[in-house]
Order: sequence, then C-alpha cells, then structure tokens
Amino acid sequence: MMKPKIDLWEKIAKILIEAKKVIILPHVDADGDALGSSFALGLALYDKGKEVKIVLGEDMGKVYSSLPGRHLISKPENTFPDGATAVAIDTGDTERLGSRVSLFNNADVTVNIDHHITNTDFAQNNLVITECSAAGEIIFHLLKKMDSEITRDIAECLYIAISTDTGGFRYSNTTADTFFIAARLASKGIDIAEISKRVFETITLQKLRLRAEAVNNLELVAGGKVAVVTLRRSLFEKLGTRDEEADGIVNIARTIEGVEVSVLFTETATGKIKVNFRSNDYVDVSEIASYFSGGGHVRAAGSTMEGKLETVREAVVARILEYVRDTGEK
Ligand SMILES: [Mn+2]
Repeated sequence: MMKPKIDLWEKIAKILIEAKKVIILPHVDADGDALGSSFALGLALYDKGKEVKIVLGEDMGKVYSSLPGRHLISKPENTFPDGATAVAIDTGDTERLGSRVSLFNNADVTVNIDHHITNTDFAQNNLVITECSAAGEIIFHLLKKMDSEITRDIAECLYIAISTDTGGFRYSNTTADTFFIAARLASKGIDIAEISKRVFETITLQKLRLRAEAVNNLELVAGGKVAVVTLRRSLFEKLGTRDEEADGIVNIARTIEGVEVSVLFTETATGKIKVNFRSNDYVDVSEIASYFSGGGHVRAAGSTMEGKLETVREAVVARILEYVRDTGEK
C-alpha cells in the first residue's frame, strides 16, 4: 500500500515534527484538494502544538468556506518574520504560489508536497508522489508517519481533498489505495452524504447560467475529437460570476461522446488567459500544458498564458490537433 521512498517519508515527517512555526501554502485558485490537504496538515500540526498559518492566494470559494481548520488562515503580512518552515501543497511549481512565493523563499526550511507529474522539485525537501490521486492521499500517509491522530475534522478535510481530485472516485487516478484511505476516513464518522452534497451537488444560479452559456458556445473540431469552450470577460461581467465559478466546465465538455480532448479558455480578471485541459483515453494533456509553461496530470492539466484570446486559442488548439492526429484513431 505504501509507496517506496520510505526514507523520504520519514525525513519529511521529521522535519514537520521538529518545526515550531509552519506556513502552509496551497496553490493559487485553491481547489478542494489544495484546501482540504492544507487544512488537514494544518490541524494535525496545530494538534502537535505548532504555530500554524495557512496563507491562501485568494478568498476561499463558498463551497469550501465551512472546512474545519479555517481558523488557521492568516494574511501574508501576519506570518512569521523568521524561523519558519514553509510547506507548499498540491503546487507543481513556484508560479502556482503567485505573490506568496516570497513567503516560501524567505522561510528557513522549505517543503513541497505534491502529486503533479510536472512538479519541478522546487523546494529543499520534495515529497512528490505522482501515484497518489490527490495531495490528500500523501497527507494521509504522512500523518501516519508523524503519529498524528486522524480526527473527525482532519478526516473531513482529507475526504474532500481526495473525493474532489478523483471526481468522486471516478477518474483514472482512483486506485485501491484511494478506496483504502477513503474507508479509513469514513470510519471517523464523517457525514459523506452531507459533504458530497455540499461539494458536488450545490451550485449557484449564476454558475449554472455560466455553464449554460459555455454549452451554447462550445465548438467541436477535429471531427468531434476536440471540444473548445471560450469564456470571455464580458460574460463574467454580465452574469456577475467569479473566475473560479468556471471550474468544472471543462469536465462537462469532456463528457460529449467522441471527444478525446476538451479545452477551456477563460479570459481572467487579470487579463491573462487561463487554459484548462482534460482528456479521455490517450492524449497526455500534461505534455501540452507543459509546452505552454503550465503543468498537471495526464488527464487534467492547465496553463495561464499572456496574449490575446484569439491568438492563444489558435496556438493551443493547433497544438492539441497534433496530438489527436499523432496518436491516431482509437
Ligand atoms: Mn491535487
């Protein structure tokens, strides 16, 4: 069940056990895995008497605002001036820390806990386990190594982390180990139906309308093998939706019969173009995302790019088409 690199697990556990002040940094636009893993680790370290500050890149989305451990959230300016251990969670590279990269670089000790295949091993200590479906799985194993009790609150955080990154235990990253861990978490008395409803089956009306617009402007190219969705800034303004409410749209496009790759282009509030990729069977979208300075996993990846929407879209779609053709019919 446990992956190799046992010495590495012990080394990271020791670093955290010996730390006194810990800054935890999930990636920007933190999702369920980044937040759940960060709060779980934060709570476990807090239980061990550490001073813990979780610093987010932005305000937390409403879906996750009731996560246990949110009292550990701190503003960047209220962290430790010195002597801290900084832990990046679910973060493939330092770009994904955004402006908080200075907090990371100024720490005495740095740790990188992640499962992205494109991780750049950017810290002094890197615990990158790509076989894990979610950073939450890594945190589960790590807490065992640290002799931390998996409390009900920690179990809830980890369950949210793992269930969101596996699409509710449906994606190809879901393994026997994933279910093993989920069973352990369920045994702590968490309310699975309530968590699932909150995380997967609650949507604002604006978000639903955004999805409707996305579906209306969806285009199929390459004989229906590639689905392209474009969300312009004006649409967010018209509907009053926030950038993170576009989450999940790329997954909807992937469900269309015959589609191998779905790609979502979002004109963000900062003027950059966020590109999300998903694939179904054979295209490694982490390779395509890496080509455009992004990263991710084989079936789910992303990149944030500069430039005009049309120009970015043309370049990205052209690149995808090479992959769809190269690998041939399936
Ligand atoms: Mn993740």
